[in-house]
Amino acid sequence: MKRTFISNIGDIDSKEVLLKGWIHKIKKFKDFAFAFLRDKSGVIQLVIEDGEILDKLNLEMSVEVIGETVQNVKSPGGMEVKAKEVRIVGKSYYDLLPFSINGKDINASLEKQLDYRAISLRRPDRRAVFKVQEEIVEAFRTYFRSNHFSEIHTPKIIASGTEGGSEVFTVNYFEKRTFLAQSPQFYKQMMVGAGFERVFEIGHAYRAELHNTWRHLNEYVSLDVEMGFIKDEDDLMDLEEGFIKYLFEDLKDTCKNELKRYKISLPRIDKIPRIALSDAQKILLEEFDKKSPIGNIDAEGEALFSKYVKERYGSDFVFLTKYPASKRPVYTMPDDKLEGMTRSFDLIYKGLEITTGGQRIHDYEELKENMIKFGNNPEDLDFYVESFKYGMPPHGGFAIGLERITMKLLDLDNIRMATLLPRDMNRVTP
Ligand code: AMO
Repeated sequence: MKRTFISNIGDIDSKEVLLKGWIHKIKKFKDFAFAFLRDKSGVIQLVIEDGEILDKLNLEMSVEVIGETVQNVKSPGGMEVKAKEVRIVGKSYYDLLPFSINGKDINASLEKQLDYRAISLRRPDRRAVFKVQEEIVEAFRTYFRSNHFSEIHTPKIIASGTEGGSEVFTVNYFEKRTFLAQSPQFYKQMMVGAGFERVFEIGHAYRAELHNTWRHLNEYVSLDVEMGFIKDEDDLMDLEEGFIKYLFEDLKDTCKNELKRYKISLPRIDKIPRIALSDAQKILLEEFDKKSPIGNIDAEGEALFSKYVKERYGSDFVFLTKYPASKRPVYTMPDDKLEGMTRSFDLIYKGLEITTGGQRIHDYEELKENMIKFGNNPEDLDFYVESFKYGMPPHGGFAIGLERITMKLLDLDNIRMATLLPRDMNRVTP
């Protein structure tokens, strides 16, 4: 007999079904019990009358059930299953459960939930986050593939940092000192020049950030995009805007239940405002008396500015544009119309930066010159600089932090809640 998933019960012709899953909840009465069965797709009420089975039943054990579907308006979901046969396939030592799986609240700290991740994820509310995340990745892949982008997989053990600064993990690689990739930046650019023209990657990125905050991880998933033959950074913002628009419409369909569970109603995305960083800083100062660091906006400023944009433009998103060259990595294209500025941007979503992007320098000589200006030796990055010698087209791209966009979409308040198995300064297990 073929197994039926709980969410499909309403679609099948036969009344007899084989279900598999975990015992979520048990409600005992005098001659029978309701046991709620949970599988990856949902929860259904079982009616069990066999006393022998009832005696053995325990919360969170895994079972296979053969039973008959019965319409019952009083049961959750309008349908229940009268169990004929219940086979216990995985025993549960219930007393060892660290927190509640079936209660309204988990009643455990985030740290404890993460310590027991394989258990806390049994809660449908916790696992729903990763259904949304899975659909974000799927939509990303579908959108970019359908726009002529090729998916690539680049190495994560690399010879040098890509983003400047000192946030790199070192790896002993035989006799050499190597690093974990902070981003696929150099490789995605090289693949544009290699003839792929448009590429994307869904891969891990590593940052040796020395701070443990609600929005930083030491390992995260980066949704990277790079596109050749662009006019300027506006092409890139148009592209990302198109993706966000597509993503929201897609999630309304694929994650209806999960969005409802988190009380999220996704707006229709129209034009995302594009505001120069210096203008945003001015507004922060004038409207909120908030001073910003030179060439940037801090976390508090991002949150305040988002509030302002929401009130003024009705948008949860805002592109901040024209960052100064001194604050951007060496590969960033200077803005020829604005002395000292670059053709780069950040995308802020509900008060948090979820993307950095921009046009890159594509001329071989200009790139070498800029590297020297930044105090780098182009010869140290020979493999990268070499690829600019033969007709590298104007290009640029961006990267979206997967955990950050998931977290903000669901209004979670810690990035770890949107990370399957987080790595931070204090955590390398489970
Ligand atoms: P950047 O360093 O800004 O840019 O990273 C891009 C996006 O990645 C996410 N992110 C993080 N998420 C969680 N924890 C972290 N420690 C962390 N660091 C970054 C954020 C951020 O916006 N190469 C460029 C992108 C490009 O220009 O194409 C880059 O990596 O969402």
